[in-house]
Amino acid sequence: MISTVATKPFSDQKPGTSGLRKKVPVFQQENYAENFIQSIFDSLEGFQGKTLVVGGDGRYYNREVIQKVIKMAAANGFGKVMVGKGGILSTPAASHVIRKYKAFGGIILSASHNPGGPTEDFGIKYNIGNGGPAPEKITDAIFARSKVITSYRIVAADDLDLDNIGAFEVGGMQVQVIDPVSDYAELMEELFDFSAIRNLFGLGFRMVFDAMSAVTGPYAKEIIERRLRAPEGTVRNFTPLPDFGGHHPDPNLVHAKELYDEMMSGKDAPDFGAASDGDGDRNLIIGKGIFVTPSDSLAILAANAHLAPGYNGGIAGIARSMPTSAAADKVAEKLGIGIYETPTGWKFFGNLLDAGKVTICGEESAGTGSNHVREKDGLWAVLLWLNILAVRGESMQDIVSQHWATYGRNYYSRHDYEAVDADAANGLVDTLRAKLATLPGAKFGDLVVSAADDFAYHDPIDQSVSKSQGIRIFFEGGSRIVFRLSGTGTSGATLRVYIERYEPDANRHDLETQSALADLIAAAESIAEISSRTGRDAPTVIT
Ligand code: G16
Repeated sequence: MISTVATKPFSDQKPGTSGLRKKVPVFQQENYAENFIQSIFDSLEGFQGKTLVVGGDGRYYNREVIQKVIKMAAANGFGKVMVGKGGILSTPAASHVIRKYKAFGGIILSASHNPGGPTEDFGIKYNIGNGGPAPEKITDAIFARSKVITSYRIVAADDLDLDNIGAFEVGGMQVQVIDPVSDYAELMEELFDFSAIRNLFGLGFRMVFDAMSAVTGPYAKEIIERRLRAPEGTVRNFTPLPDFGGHHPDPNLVHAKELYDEMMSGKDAPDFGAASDGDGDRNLIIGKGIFVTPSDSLAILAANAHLAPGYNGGIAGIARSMPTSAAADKVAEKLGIGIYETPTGWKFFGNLLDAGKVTICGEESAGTGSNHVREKDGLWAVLLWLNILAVRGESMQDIVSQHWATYGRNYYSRHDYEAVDADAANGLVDTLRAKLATLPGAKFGDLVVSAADDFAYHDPIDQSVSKSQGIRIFFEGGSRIVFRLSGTGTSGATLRVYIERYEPDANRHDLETQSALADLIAAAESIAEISSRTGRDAPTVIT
């Protein structure tokens, strides 16, 4: 039986960089999740009788919201829901399932790398039929709808048992509970040379993969240990936990510090270390004695992708988010292919991928992916690295040094000031914006500003324009500082400062990153008055 339940709008359901992310108690308010789910359905057209894919990263409150989505999908007229067993689907696996089964779209429950638990973070996002995050015109429509919604539709039915694979029925709608891993693992076997990687492990190559007690565990166990035959124990923290074991499932140098320390521990360190985040779309790549920044990883993967079977015909183009370093631009230039600079947010790559303009995309925020799905994909990046290592037979250190020698090195770092007062953070950005016109020609130590702007993106495919996507300050000689506020935090505001210097001289490629960027870091402080405005004298996280 379908009920129409009266509700009142919430004013705070504006999707951010990647869907709606809030603390669990916010989502637990009466009708809060239902309002947002109904607002999604009300913003879509033509889904009657079609398939919706549903899954999440297994964090606290995942199962409860999955039951709501299923019952509301039935009441709203979907013909079928496909849901991962246990309510689990990594974000890239969900993208693949949407594409493979030609679903109308999908709802992914995740707050990515943010912590989980009864008082931590939760999130809901909608992905369209190409498997990618909904573009801004849809997220804007969802927000507009959420502000005026007066009722939602739901069927009265028992909760579905999510733990048995098979076909079921809820309120007259079919529900298929699927193995969350198998379709994705098959796709990886098509893209990469599994036998070359198996040989590499057979030669004693040692790898550590930290699944951070998050969703990638079952995928990594199946692919790395079972199909690629890496020794048992290669994949660590592989059981997804609702609170990620109390940690931040964020694969960076702060939250994956144990892995980093092990990789830096000298000659007995493993050859290759990697980690993925809460929902499996981010990656951390570390070689024996060398951390590879996400921006460098994007460039190196793009330069070597042809070594993997899925890309042996070459790549069509590369896209990177604006704050990501220009290392990939050098590769695109050499390959004679297109390079596209988009705002932060994977949704901006969708049009370029669908139009065949680009094959590989990446972001400084530990995301890399390709046209195989429409999300970034942590395990994909790890497997492409393994494929390259297997074919080249060289160490990570050698591969990275040779890359810098060929293309130059883009020293790069991101300084995050997390949970700062939102008014102070907005004031800082507004002040910067107001003084943009006066900055060219200004000197900060030896640095001279050559240009400054507020990045706006003109989508070459659908001609849409996205303004105010980050303040860029360029310096003579090619260095750059970018300031922007994160769109994924759930407490106060997070100021991100992205700092980059290009160094063509191979004799100067071994500097410590923060020292190599010291004058730019000091300039960022003078230009934006970070400490006086935020009350912080140091970043919370440096990556
Ligand atoms: C999301 C988006 C990414 C973005 C990242 C950081 O990733 O999908 O495109 O780069 O957030 O965004 P922000 O700088 O606004 O916090 P994820 O892994 O959190 O879904």
